[in-house]
Amino acid sequence: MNPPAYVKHARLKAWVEDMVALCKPDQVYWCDGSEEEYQRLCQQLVDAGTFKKLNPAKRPNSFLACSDPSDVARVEDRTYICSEKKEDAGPTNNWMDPGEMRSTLQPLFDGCMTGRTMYVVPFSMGPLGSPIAHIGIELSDSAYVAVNQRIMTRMGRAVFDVLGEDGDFVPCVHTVGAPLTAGQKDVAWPCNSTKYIVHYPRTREIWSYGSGYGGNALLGKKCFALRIASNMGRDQGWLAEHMLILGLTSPQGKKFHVAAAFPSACGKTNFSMLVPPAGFDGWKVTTIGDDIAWIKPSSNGDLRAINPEAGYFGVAPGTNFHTNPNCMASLDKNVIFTNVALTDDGDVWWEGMEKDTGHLPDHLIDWQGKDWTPAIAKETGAKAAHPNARFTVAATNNPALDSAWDDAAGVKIDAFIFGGRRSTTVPLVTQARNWTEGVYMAATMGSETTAAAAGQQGVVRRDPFAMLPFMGYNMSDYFQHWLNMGDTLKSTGARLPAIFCVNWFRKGDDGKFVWPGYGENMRVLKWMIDRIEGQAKGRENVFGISPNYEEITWTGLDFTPQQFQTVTHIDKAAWVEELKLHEVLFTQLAYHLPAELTATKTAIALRLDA
Ligand code: SAT
Ligand code: MN
Repeated sequence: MNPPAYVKHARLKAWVEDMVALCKPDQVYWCDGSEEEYQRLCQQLVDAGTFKKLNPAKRPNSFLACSDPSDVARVEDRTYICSEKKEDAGPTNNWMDPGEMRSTLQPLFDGCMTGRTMYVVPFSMGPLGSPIAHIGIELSDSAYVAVNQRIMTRMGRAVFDVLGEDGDFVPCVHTVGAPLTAGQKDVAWPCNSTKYIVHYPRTREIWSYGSGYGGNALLGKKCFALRIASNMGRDQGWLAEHMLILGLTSPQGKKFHVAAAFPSACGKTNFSMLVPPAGFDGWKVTTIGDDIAWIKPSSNGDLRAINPEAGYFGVAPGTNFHTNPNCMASLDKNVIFTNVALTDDGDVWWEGMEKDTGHLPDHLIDWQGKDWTPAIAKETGAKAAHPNARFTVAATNNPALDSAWDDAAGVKIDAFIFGGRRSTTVPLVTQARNWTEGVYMAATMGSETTAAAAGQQGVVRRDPFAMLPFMGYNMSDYFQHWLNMGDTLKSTGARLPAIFCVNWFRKGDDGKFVWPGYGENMRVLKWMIDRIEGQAKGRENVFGISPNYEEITWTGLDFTPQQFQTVTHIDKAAWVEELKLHEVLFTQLAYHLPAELTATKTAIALRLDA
């Protein structure tokens, strides 16, 4: 199919022609982003066996996709940053010379779409036309990608109006890597055991081969909005971060905005939709974004943030009316579920939902299409839903959506939060005394790994800024970029956002989480606001400022000073060990590591010694 007449961009049309010549699809389809098109593609996915339409009485206009069991998460060991020089990708990324990578990919992409349709998916990351937004065009042979992108991004015809005749766009090429020979029957979830997720930072291109899942395939998300955008941000003086953005309104009507970085599957969606608990009458939390923030300094020294996405690709297991009531309400209609279980009445189920109903379902079809009963689960440990099962839903489904979520000017950030998943060592909350100390906290963050990435789970790895899998250039240069941003802001005379580090996941001697988490995290947020407003004194610890027990609002929660001590105390011996791990990280990142960070570490070590 020829490009529609409204596409006026010659370079874009020529690129699509080149890619058609390379990938050799049977057809080319230009997505317009209309509702009619969405319904048609979903029906096509139902006919192909990729989608199952859920019972419209239970879950209107919603679908379930179950992936190939080998294609269930991001593949970090197959993800490459192909900068010109290896040092510019840095020691935390896989690297290959761009020329060599192009020669490797060429034969794989040659004819990769034979027997399939190439979808041309135009999308804007951020409000259409916003000065903080950027445009991408994804070419994909997966209709699943096209319909997911319609939810996750501002996708469709209007993008071409913004692009005009010569606007900038990030070219993204995606294939499941499963060409069909004449007469060959397709499978429900085509993919390839060979996978490449490739970024060329200099030319700002993304090439993805062999996977149809999540961040491997929805290229606007991690590939563009984090890996490529981090490069744009460094060159242009802004930040692309793995952060949720929330709005917090006090009973007096004063509004604050907080951006918070946590690794994948550590509760960012829950935190961004938090419902304040008892004792917080009149406080309101609203969602701007649940996963990614693009943040630009304005001329008066404010940091303005937008959510580049338009939907949530969130983890289903563990989500219920206790952990995230707003999310559950968001999922009542117009949802694409991936790798959750199917109930006998055509609805969906995942682990954690039994907390709402008080019992397990008698029978399900699990994410791999097998029978599931409580007895089978008990005997084999089989999960009904894959631990990285996801929902795709539009932000506009969220009852707690912030009124400014789509504001082209973004919102002003008052505080940054950095958090990992740590059973020990790291206290509930600590405020950095200054920007450099905050950058140090973020740079040395550690976290136990989760199901969002293929590989072993639960081991502690350093995950600086929660960006380890998403950093598009050398990590130490990124630390320097953060320090430089601080200097730029300071030079305007503006007050810099406060920086906090949190850990909701500390465990007691019994191996159980001590902090109740979820909505109760509001108590920590409130202390942060009090700090910003100069209303909580806190006390100094070796690496920052932490709350006194009396400074936390405890109304409605039974949490003793002893429990508080368990989640906040600083074990000197553990911190001596922790600093050794910071040293290991700094040795790995020695090339271009900012001297300020080494100096901050020395200062902490001295305080520990004292
Ligand atoms: O990268 S995904 O979009 O698949 C999910 C994540 O890791 O947060
Ligand atoms: Mn994420």
